[in-house]
Amino acid sequence: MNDTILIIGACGQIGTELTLKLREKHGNDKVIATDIREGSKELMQSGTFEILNATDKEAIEQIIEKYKISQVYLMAAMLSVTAEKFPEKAWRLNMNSLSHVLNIAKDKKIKKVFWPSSIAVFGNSTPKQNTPQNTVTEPTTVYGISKLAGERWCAYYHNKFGVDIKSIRYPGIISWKANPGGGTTDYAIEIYHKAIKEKHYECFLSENTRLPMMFMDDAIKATIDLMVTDKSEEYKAYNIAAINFTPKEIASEISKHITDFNIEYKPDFRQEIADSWPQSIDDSEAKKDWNWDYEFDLEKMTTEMLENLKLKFEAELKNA
Ligand code: AKB
Repeated sequence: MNDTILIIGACGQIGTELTLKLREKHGNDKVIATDIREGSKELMQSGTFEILNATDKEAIEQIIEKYKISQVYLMAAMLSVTAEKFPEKAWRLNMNSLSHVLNIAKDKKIKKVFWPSSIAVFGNSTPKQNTPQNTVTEPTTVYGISKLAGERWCAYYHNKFGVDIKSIRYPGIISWKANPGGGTTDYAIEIYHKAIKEKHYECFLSENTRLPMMFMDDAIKATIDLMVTDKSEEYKAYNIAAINFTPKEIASEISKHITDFNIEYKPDFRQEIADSWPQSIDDSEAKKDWNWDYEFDLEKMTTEMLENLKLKFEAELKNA
């Protein structure tokens, strides 16, 4: 591959693993990582890193010019919980960064863009089970509104200016390398941390709150597989599905490994956000259009999470 890739928001939960995987695939010098702050040691040491504010168009253009970038993955965003606390800041970050990258692509300075959408585009009026690709989208959160508006902007730039842009509506993504920040689905990561460290978790969602989720390896595979597909006639922010579970179900899976683990439920304001989202997703279009499929079920993911987090915490203790 001759493309040079820019990741904006490379130090976040998804950005970190996406950068590492793309570097492994295409070579460290082909993937430029940028973020507003530095990231993990592994990320910082594996290739070029530059500090970049995703809302600064000139700075983005300078980096694109400096490294002769042809593809951009725009991963910087404020997620659902933080965005409710800082609605205007979230709107500015989520929309301005996208607008800059779309305009740069329109001016033919880059060839291809990846921009992540989310199941947050759906709202209370959306069918909750097996939520279709095309259905009612009336999000109730600032984050969801920004993702829905973003999807429409992507479609507009694709149709009017021929911009090649790919999107996925990510469900909750579960991983152990980089910590998540500010999402509603983050409980399903926190629970593993607390199970190992304290054998106890106080959950901010109620026991039967079912949400669509996915292990990071599957999400990264989906992202990279979609990006290598040709430019399509129509822009679609693809529904993708893997697993879905409730706090009670994930707790019971963890208990198989940590028998004295216990959970209590203290739903807070995040419950309302979770209740507005689907419980399961219909991803038949992603399956049909680019052969999407997942690998990690709840059992396999739990084993992977617990094993890797234990090793990570041990290493942190040793280095402390
Ligand atoms: C969040 O919880 O805000 C995100 C998402 C579902 O997009 N993980």
